[in-house]
Amino acid sequence: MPGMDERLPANVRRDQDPGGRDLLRLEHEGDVVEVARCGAQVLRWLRAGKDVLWTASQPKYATGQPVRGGVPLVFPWFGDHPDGGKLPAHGFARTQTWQLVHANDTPEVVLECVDDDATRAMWPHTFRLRLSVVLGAKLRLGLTIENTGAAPFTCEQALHTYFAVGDVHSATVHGLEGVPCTEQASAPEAKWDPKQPLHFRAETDRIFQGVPDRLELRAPALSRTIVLQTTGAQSAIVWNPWPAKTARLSQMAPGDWQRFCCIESANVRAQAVTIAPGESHALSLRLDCRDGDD
Ligand code: TA6
Repeated sequence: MPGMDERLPANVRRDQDPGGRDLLRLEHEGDVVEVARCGAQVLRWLRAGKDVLWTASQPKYATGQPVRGGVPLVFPWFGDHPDGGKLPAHGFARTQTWQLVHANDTPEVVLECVDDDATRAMWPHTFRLRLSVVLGAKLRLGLTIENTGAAPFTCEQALHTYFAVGDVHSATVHGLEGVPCTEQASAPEAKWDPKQPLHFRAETDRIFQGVPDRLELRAPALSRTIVLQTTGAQSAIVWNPWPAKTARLSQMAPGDWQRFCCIESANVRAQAVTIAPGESHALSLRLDCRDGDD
């Protein structure tokens, strides 16, 4: 694994994922987080031996491709590229190979991705992305976007987190009540009360704007509550594909939709961020997972 010199703290180890791709494994009091260099994608977070994040049941660990699950990174655009065409959905950050630039025994790793000819051909700006992953009793992710060019740029970004919920029918999201949102699903719930906690009763793909910095995901099927605490995120996207869209998605088995939901900490659409030359924007997410027997 090129990048940082060979010495790593004892609780940070190099390994390979099932596809033979470089990954970093961080350990803290029996908990583990695995981060792939491809896309700086957090693949797993094992807390007290249980998976907090969700992975599709037919995962592909392929070079230059995101695994469906964990925390894929979205940058510099969210969703399909505005001009359509062949550019990758959700931008290119999740397909680049990132470099390990720092590790310490917290444990923390910092991975970096800078522009190159391929990215500039898709998006004509120079940038430095850094993702910090810190494992403690909670999991902390920090995505920093630096404008290393001579002109401002505007970008969207998201931590596209897949959460295991056991049974999505009983999962609820709290904190978005009354927050303005746009439903993007092609077959959404006909009528839902925006003043109530979010329930999943049909395909759900809602972009919330002007969100609070604390959200809560309750997953009774796992006796689990997850608190999401963010800084620098004005948007949140809550997504579940339901069966019809699941059939059109890669890496998914027909029943996978019942086991997860995404809550994405983001700045998208009207909340896209404009960054001046030499300036940076930081988006951070702290996940606190509480299981019933904790
Ligand atoms: O964030 C929700 C979403 O935009 C959905 O519409 C769905 O496309 C999902 O992201 C997954 O996108 P992906 O490109 O990872 O298959």
